[in-house]
This record gives sequence, C-alpha cells and structure tokens, in this order.
Amino acid sequence: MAGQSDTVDYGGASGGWGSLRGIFETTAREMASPGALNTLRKQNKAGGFMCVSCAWGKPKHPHAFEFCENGAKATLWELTTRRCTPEFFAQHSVAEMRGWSDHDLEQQGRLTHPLRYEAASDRYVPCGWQEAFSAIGAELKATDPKSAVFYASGRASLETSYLYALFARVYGHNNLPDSSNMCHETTSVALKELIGSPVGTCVLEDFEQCDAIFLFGQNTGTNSPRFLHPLQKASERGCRIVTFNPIQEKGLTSFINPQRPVQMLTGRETPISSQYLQLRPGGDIAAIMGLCKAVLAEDARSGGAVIDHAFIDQHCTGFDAFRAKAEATSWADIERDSGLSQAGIEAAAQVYLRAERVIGVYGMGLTQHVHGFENIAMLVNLLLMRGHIGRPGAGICPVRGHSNVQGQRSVGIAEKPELVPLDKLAEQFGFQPPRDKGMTTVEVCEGLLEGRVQAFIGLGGNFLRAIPDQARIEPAWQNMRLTVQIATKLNRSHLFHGRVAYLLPCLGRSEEDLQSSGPQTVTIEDSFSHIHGSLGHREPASEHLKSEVAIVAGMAKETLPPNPKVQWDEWTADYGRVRDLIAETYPEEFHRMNERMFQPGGFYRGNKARERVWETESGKASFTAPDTLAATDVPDAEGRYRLITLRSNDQFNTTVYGYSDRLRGIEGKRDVVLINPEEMRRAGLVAGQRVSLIGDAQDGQARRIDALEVVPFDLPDGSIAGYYPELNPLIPLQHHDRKSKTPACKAVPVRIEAAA
Ligand SMILES: Nc1nc2c(c(=O)[nH]1)N[C@H]1C(S)=C(S)[C@@H](COP(=O)(O)OP(=O)(O)OC[C@H]3O[C@@H](n4cnc5c(=O)[nH]c(N)nc54)[C@H](O)[C@@H]3O)O[C@H]1N2
Ligand SMILES: Nc1nc2c(c(=O)[nH]1)N[C@H]1C(S)=C(S)[C@@H](COP(=O)(O)OP(=O)(O)OC[C@H]3O[C@@H](n4cnc5c(=O)[nH]c(N)nc54)[C@H](O)[C@@H]3O)O[C@H]1N2
Ligand SMILES: [Mo]
Repeated sequence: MAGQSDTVDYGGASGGWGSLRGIFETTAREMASPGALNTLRKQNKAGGFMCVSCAWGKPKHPHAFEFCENGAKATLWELTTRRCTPEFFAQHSVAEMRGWSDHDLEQQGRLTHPLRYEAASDRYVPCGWQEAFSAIGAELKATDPKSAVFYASGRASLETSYLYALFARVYGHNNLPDSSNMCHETTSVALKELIGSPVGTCVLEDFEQCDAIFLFGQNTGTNSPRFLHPLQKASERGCRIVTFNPIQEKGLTSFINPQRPVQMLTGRETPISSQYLQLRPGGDIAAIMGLCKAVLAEDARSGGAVIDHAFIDQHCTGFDAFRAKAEATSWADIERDSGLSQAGIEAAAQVYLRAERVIGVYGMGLTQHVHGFENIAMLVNLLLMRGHIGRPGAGICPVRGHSNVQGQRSVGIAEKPELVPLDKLAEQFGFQPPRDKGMTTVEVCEGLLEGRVQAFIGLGGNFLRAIPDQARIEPAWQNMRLTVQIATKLNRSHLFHGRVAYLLPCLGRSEEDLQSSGPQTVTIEDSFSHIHGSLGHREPASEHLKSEVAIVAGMAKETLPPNPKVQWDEWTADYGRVRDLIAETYPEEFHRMNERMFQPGGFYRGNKARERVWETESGKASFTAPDTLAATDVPDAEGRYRLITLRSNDQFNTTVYGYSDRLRGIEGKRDVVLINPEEMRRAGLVAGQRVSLIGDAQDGQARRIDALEVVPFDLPDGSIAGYYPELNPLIPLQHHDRKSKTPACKAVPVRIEAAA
C-alpha cells in the first residue's frame, strides 16, 4: 500500500468554510445574475424549484438553505449573465471550436436563439422556431423510424419525458436510451431481476433508523453532498459506516456541516466512516464474498443464530448454491482480488453482524464495471442474509445521478419495451406502439460505427463526450442525416453534426415557464421514488427560449400525422393535462398527481420490494453465486493498470465549472494521472513528469491520451485514476457490464508510456 506522507494533501474536512467559499467564488465566476443567491433559498422547497444537480431526496422539513456547494454551482451555472449569441457563432466556425476545452465551450454562457448548421460557412446561423420544426419533421418523415435515436440526459421533467417517449413510439421506435444507460442501468437490470424492483428500496427516513451503513463506490462529498447531513447524524448517534473505496474521499472520512454555526467556528469535524477499506478497483465482488464468508462462518459457529433462515426460506431462492460458492472460495483468492486483508474484511463483518438494520449504499464504483451486475448481486446477497431488504431502517440504496434520471425511466423513456405499459398507451392514444427492443447507449454507438443510425435527437446532455471510445465515434457521427440538440449551453456534441443539424435552446428549471394557461409547474422523481413539483421563478435567459415540452411538441406535431387523441398544442398550453395522462398510464404510482405534487417531501410512488412483494420471475428474491471474483475480465499483467475515471469537485459530468478539485487537493489542472508513490518508483516516474496513457484492451484498436501530468496520490497498487470526460477515448466500447451494457468506466485496462 502506498505511503501517505508524500502524496498530495487533501486539505481539511469536506463541507466547512471551503464549501461556502466555493459557492461565493462560483457566484463571481459565473457572473450570476442579480438575485441569484435569493433563488438558491427556494431550491428544494415546496413552491420553489428542485435542484438541477443530483437526485438525492428532498426532506419534508428542509433547512433554511436546502442546497449544497455543488447544487448551488449547478444553479448559478444556469443563472449566469453570459450569453452565447448569434454574433458569437458568426465569429467562430464549428471546426475552430472543436479545439476548445469543455470548460471554454460552456463558459460562453446560455444559448439564446434557435440555430441551424450551415455547411457552406461551417457555422451555426440563427433560424426561426417554425422553420426548425418543419425541417426536422420533414427529415424524420423521410427517415426509417428504426434508424432514429431519441436520447435523453436525466434532467428533463416527467412531463417532457412522457411526451418525448410518446413521440418516439407514435413515430415508430423504442430507441430511447438515456444517460441512465451510462450510469445506473446496471441497477435497473440487476435489482429488477434479483428483487423485482428496478430502483432502490430505501426512503430518507431509513437513514434515521439504521445501525450500519455499508457504502461502496459513491463519492458523497462531491456528488450528493446533501447526503452528508444524514450520514453525519447517523454517525453521531452511533451508527457504524463502513466504506469500500480505492480512494480516501473527503466527505466519507470527515465532514464539517456548513449549516451548523458552532461546528463552523470550532472547525471540529464529524468522523464519517468508522472503517475505510481501500480495495482494488474491481475488487468488490471479492470483498463482499469475504464479508459473506465471515457471516456464514459465524452462523455455523452459533448453530444458525446469525442468518435469518426463516426469511430466506420464505422469501428467497438460490441460497444453498450461494452458500456453497462462498464456502468454496478461499481467503487467499478473496485477498488477492479485493486487495484487502482477511482481518480487515472480518472486522467489517463484525459490524454487519452486530447491526439490526443495515443499509447498502452504492454508486458508480459498483455499476460501471464489466461485472457490475455481479457487484450489485453480491451486495444483495449480503443484505438478504439477515433480511435487510423490506424492513424500516434497512435496504438497498443506489444513489442516482441526474436529478430526474430515475423518473425518466418511470414514465416511459426506456429502450426495453417490456418496461412500458404499451397496451395502455395503445388504448389511450389510438396507435400501435412498436414492440421491438430499442437501442441502449452502447448499441447506438455500435449502430453509428456500422452506419445504422440516421437521425439523433438529444434532449439535453452531451452524448458524444460522455460515451466510451469517443474518438472512434466522432467521425461516424457526421454520416447521419439529421442531428438535433436541445440544450442550455454549448458543448462538444454540438460540434459534430449530421447533414441537417439544429441546435435548439431551452429554458432551465429555475426559469419561469409561461404558457397560454399561465406559469407551468414540472415534476421530478428523486432517488427515493418521491415526486416533487418544481416551479421556476427566474426571468428566462432569452426571450427566444422555449420550454422542453414546447420543443418536443413542436417537433412531434410536424412529424406525425394528425390524431385527435394526440393534442400537442393543448398539452403544451397546460402541463397539468400531461400529468393527467401520466396518472392514466400509471394509475397505481401517479394517481392524483396534480393534487399531490406539492406535498412536503414529495409523494411516494411506492416500492413492492420494500413490502417484501418480489415482482421477479420466481416471485422471490434471489441469491446469486458469481462466476468471477474480479469485476473486470482483462487479466492482470506486468505494466497494466486499472484506470478509474473520476469526477472532480468542480464539474457536473461533462460540464467543467473550473479546475479546483479541492477535496482531493488537485488544483489548476485536469490533465493528470494519479498514481501511488510506490508504483511511481517501480515504473521509474517522477512527480510532474508528462506521460501518455495507452489503451490495453488487446482488441486491435489504438487508444491513447498524451501529455498527462503524473501526480502522486494515495491509491492501491496496480491502479491509477484520472478525470472523466477527458479520458473517455481510452474506454473500449465493448468494455461494458455484460448484462446491462453500462459502459465500464472504472478498471479500464491501460499502460503508461513515458516520453523518450
Ligand atoms: N458535483 C457533481 N455531482 C454529481 C455529478 C457530477 O459530475 N458532479 N454527477 C451526477 C451523476 S450523473 C452521477 S451518476 C453521480 C455519480 O456519483 P458517484 O456514484 O459517486 O460516481 P463517481 O464520481 O464516478 O465516483 C465513484 C466513486 O467510486 C470509487 N470507485 C472507483 N472504482 C471503484 C471500485 O471498483 N469499487 C469501489 N468500491 N469504488 C470504486 C471512486 O473512487 C469514487 O469515489 O453523481 C451525480 N452528482
Ligand atoms: N469515463 C466516464 N464516462 C462517463 C461517466 C464516468 O463516470 N466516467 N459517467 C457517465 C454518467 S453517470 C452519465 S449520467 C453520463 C452523462 O452524460 P450526459 O447526461 O449526456 O451529459 P451532461 O454532461 O450531464 O450534459 C451536459 C449538458 O446538458 C445540457 N443541459 C444542462 N441543463 C439542461 C437542461 O435543463 N435542459 C437541456 N435540454 N439541456 C441541459 C447543457 O447543454 C450541458 O452542456 O456520462 C457518463 N460517462
Ligand atoms: Mo449518471
């Protein structure tokens, strides 16, 4: 293990003055509009708008300032006074802007006008909305619907998402991948198969009752900072928090709550994790197997008093095969594949054994692996052994990413037709929905390389920058007939375009959405399946912006034949009518949506697994025996490293706010490769040296990124880390979770090449 003394200094605890400074610096950097800080006070409160950052739950009794440093950054990013106008586009060709960084593209500010790509000048030029809708409709009508893709980044509201999915199906395809395909698709597939629920089983209140939290591969301090408050309270009342992560992330080690004046003044930190296990990337199957093995051994010693055998007999399948597998797995193999010691794992198992109520929390550290499914299946095994699913204070808790990514799936954005009530849609809208499977994100990329994708609509996001093997896909992108991007700010995906291309600017969630019936509310679903109304109050960034609902409806109307049951104009005029449609399609979850949407804390959509009703094939919850202990299928080799691609504290996905990863002590740069000092010495590297990373997937494709600075960092042997999205060209397209096709952005096989 690396020595810690000569690695970079992490600075103090997460939260604290650093996070407040972060907010004020952002206010200045974004040149936020007047009153922006006041707008932040309405964030995540009934009657206000719901944060555009992460999907963490919104409590019934919010704090005076129910937002975090990164939620504030996301809002201020939207409220910038900078504008990216037609004059800007007249000055810069598309080819020129391809050389710009992600930060510099978005730093141009909010898009103000609908734009059409003009090949002769290689520029975006302003156009009218109706002109754009008519041209898009004409192109789509001339395209085979099966070759069109409607992508969604997980931010658009339930209302927009429902209409977007309806548009796709009436047009004739299920090609509705969303950012979830790169994120928690592993969750949607694994939890559905194993416990019958595609989403987590916990609600916020469970964190007030649990005795132990096992936390795998989720960087709370950066990616869901409001979760630090329940973690802090849990830790203070004696709940044990055991963390498995190759990196000692601030926030998971200690926290100073910026909402508590005394703590701010004294600087006294709350320790968060009671045990921190720095396992190898891809080592979770082995680590959890070790935990299970220790629990099984204790059960045997105690004559069956430890495991909840009654629960297993009544509710589960597959336990005997799983137990046989765990007993047959040696501690030597577990230690090798996890990178942890037997003693460390057994100490963690003691916490599990002593706890009455356990929550398993996880993020991308489990989902973004070739065997991400098995990672989650092992966590389910661990929880099921003592009946920790379907009880208050216990459960499985995937921490979702985008603020409405879970909700988009709930209302029909799904490439898997079996997840959607197609018969109901057929009856509601009088059409024959397509029944064939649509494309996932990875399948869209494969289709692009093979020339099978002809049209792409992006409802937000930055598809071309977020995907793996980016450098291979960019050239293929241009063979498309039509590309449409609906966005708030300029990004790299807009610089690659089909033969006909439009860039359509939309309102942000904090802005007033005025339609003919008045100001409109939208709704979103958080990680805990609670639905919240969101009302924007800010003046729109430009008078030419349209809402996402209006843009989707505008395109649909020009594409589809008239149908009296499909009333795009009426729905745009009053989103309440869209909510009535959602309630009709999904009555059990969304009944009386219009009345319930402003309930404090949101209304609960319900979860059968929480009630121990298992909507699986067998009608029971499943134990599984994994075939592998390593989550990657590229074997270890001399000089081969497992690369983790990471988010900094100063970015939201491909949106790079700035260059300060305060919580990891990395300032002013993102072109880095983090590696432990011992590995540096072995490889003959020195701090500050420039190196290249070379893809090592052995698939005949050349992949490399040059000029990365070596930064000593406390990481396990054999692993290195660097930033997403800059390193995405190193991730092979076929390096994805086998079952869900979620790209495996962690444990990517690479070599280091030092310049001669
Ligand atoms: N500020 C901010 N907030 C965000 C985002 C953002 O970019 N910025 N993005 C949003 C989105 S879309 C998402 S999906 C979430 C993502 O939030 P997370 O799920 O936290 O995802 P990552 O930042 O990729 O971090 C994954 C963590 O897993 C660890 N890890 C890596 N490999 C392994 C492994 O093999 N095993 C284990 N146990 N751990 C591992 C890493 O060290 C890191 O701490 O955050 C959301 N919130
Ligand atoms: N290597 C690597 N790759 C990854 C990951 C990783 O951990 N490592 N993580 C993956 C994950 S978890 C995800 S979710 C994806 C993210 O993939 P995406 O969701 O596609 O990407 P974002 O960066 O969130 O999209 C940013 C853009 O969204 C637009 N936008 C912002 N707000 C709005 C809005 O209100 N409406 C509209 N229409 N547009 C808006 C802006 O124009 C902005 O440029 O990346 C994935 N890729
Ligand atoms: Mo995500």
